[in-house]
Amino acid sequence: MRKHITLCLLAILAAIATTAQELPQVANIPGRHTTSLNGEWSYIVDVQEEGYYDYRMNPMRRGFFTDAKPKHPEDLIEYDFDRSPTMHVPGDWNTQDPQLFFYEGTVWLKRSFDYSPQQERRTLLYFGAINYDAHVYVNGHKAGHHIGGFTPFNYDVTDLLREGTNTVIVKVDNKRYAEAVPTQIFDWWNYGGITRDVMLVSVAPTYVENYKFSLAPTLTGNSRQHQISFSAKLNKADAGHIVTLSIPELKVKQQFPTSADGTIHTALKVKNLQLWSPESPKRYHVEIALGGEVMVDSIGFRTIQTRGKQILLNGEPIFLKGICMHEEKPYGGGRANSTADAHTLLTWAKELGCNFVRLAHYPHNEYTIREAERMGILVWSEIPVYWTIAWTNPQTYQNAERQLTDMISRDQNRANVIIWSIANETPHSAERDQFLGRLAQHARSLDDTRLISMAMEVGSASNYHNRLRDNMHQYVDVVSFNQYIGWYRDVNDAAKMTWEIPYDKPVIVSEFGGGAKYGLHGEKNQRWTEEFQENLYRENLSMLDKIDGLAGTTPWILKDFRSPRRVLPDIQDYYNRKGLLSDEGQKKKAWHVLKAWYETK
Ligand code: GCB
Repeated sequence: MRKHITLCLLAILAAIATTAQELPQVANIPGRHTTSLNGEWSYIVDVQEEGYYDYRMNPMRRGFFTDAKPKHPEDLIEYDFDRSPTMHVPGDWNTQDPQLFFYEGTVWLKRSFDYSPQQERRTLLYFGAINYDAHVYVNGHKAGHHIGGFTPFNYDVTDLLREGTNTVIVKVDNKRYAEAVPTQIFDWWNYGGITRDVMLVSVAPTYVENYKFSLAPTLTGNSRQHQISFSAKLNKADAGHIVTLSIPELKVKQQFPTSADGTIHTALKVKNLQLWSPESPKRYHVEIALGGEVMVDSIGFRTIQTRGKQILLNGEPIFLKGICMHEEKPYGGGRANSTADAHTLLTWAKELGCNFVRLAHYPHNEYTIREAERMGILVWSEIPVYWTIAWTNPQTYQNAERQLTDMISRDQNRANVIIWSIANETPHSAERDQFLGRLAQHARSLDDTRLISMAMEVGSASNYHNRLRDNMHQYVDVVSFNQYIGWYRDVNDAAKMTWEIPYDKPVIVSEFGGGAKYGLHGEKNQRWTEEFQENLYRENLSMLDKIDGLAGTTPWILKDFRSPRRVLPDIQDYYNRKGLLSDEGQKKKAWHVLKAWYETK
């Protein structure tokens, strides 16, 4: 008992002396001084959360880690991963350990690293994403707690680090909860773990936390003079810091002092700007310097607007030839997280004739967005407000809003991102309208230079006439909806359908499709055959051709993807088979139908 009390006191004292600070998201991590903590991490699977309770239950036992506080521990004071296996980070645990394929629960991960404190520098610990609920400890002390599986977060851990060997331990829990975002039921694999990069980021005590470039809207995209808006925010509300912005190719080199709130808001006139577009994805080398610290980025400039039922890119109407994608590796499944993964998936999208991808149903990794930008592919980016969220729960709203904020904060400088999507297929109710209305307003308050949309459900259908109705129409710039005529709606002549979309806004059919097992052949009315899917695409595309104001489509989906809902043996085998490519990247017949249609657009 005495030992217990002593340990408790030690932990409490240590917690007072050493604290970490959760920070707002620090943008452009790739453009800063980083040390990767990717690699092999030791792990312990903890089905019953012994890591939390071991010490309390049995203080004399040498547990793998113990907990100094009776409940909800903040500090770990003892741990031992010596005999545990390792897994690769970034990576999901489901595809790295066969025993964890279906696992949803807690896993503790640990990594040690050498570190040497630098005078006058701060060190941030950055996670690209952890799915879903993460408690982070540095050298036994709590750095912070984060929920949300697809957005980055960072802590200032300077005061927790020491000269020599240091450790990071993360408790990751991917259990599903009704009030979480996404909620309990969703149609993709719930890959658990530290699924994106982990880095130490070295920053000066005062640094540029985030910044934003945008091009002032003009309907004459190729005029010779353009106005660029530039804003920046320091980590401190301090006046008089000088930020230098250089864009050598545009002959820009200017200094701006921060105002009392530590921000800069300015506009620059530039000449001969080459606009970013899918045909010519021009990006400029940009340097943002503060006190001798230079951060680099590649920035494209373009405008995106709507006019009546048209979407205008750089002032010109564009038809969005799209495809939906999940964040799964191109071959064999598992969470994707590299430029190489992104490149393979996006190359397929391009081969299909796409200039646009819908990154469903959550913010994808930064590599994907940046690679798409480099390759000239426009992006729809979404948060996992999917199906039946707990609309009236204030924490659920805060969670969704935080994910939206972090998605926008990370990608607001990517020229290819043109649509923020706030939800997918949400059944109508007053509570849902209130929740989504608030989210839409929040998105617009953060970024009024992009379009807002959401994948709606079809309102009403009688025989061959469909009518879209959704109170959210007033909040969105683009009216998008999912429909599964020919699949969930069991008719084989979608081409006869007519659509009434009573809003003067551009329309995107954000999903349609049907399942087919690659290599399974038969009649066009035989489900799961490639011929069935091929016919479904033919019928749907003729229907789309008649939709007034159709500004684009993103059929469901580029590639078969893992989903625990898809249990049909021999056909699904835990894959959603609506891909135009099999899970191994083989083309199904419908691929060629969509490709041919895009060639006519
Ligand atoms: C949908 C969902 C998508 C599903 C798809 C399907 O409407 O938005 O997440 O995977 O249908 O295959 O049922």
